[in-house]
Amino acid sequence: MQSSLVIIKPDAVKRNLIGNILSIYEANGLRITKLKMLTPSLKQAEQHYGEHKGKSFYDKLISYITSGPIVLALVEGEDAVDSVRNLNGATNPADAQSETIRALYGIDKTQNSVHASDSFESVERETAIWFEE
Ligand code: FUP
Repeated sequence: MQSSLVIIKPDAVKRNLIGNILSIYEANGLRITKLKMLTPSLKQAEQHYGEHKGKSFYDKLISYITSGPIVLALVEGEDAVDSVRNLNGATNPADAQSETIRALYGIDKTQNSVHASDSFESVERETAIWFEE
């Protein structure tokens, strides 16, 4: 069985959407196998978003993701990586298909409520950042 790593981002935690978002994964055949809540350190944020360093939106992204508590979830199920990304929807909530999490709850390209790993390798890399001390 495959797993993916999900982050419920500060905009969603602030608006009391943790339960609503987790219930969407659960209602779609996925199982939450690990959960954690924390405010990211600068180091964790920079490790997580390292591939975007140097891009125009990088500084804004780092200050946003460190701005408050996030929820980290390992989500397990068939084709979990693709399933979760389909449930999350497009990066920009304005482009996201209706009924996806970002269409329902996302505010803009940065405050887009959720993150999910984009490959099996990302799951491994991100799990090491967030779940291993
Ligand atoms: P995704 O895989 O859908 O999370 O999106 P990307 O890997 O393309 O982007 C990573 C993060 O950068 C997204 F969560 C949102 C943020 N981002 C911006 O803030 N501004 C942009 O113009 C593009 C992405």
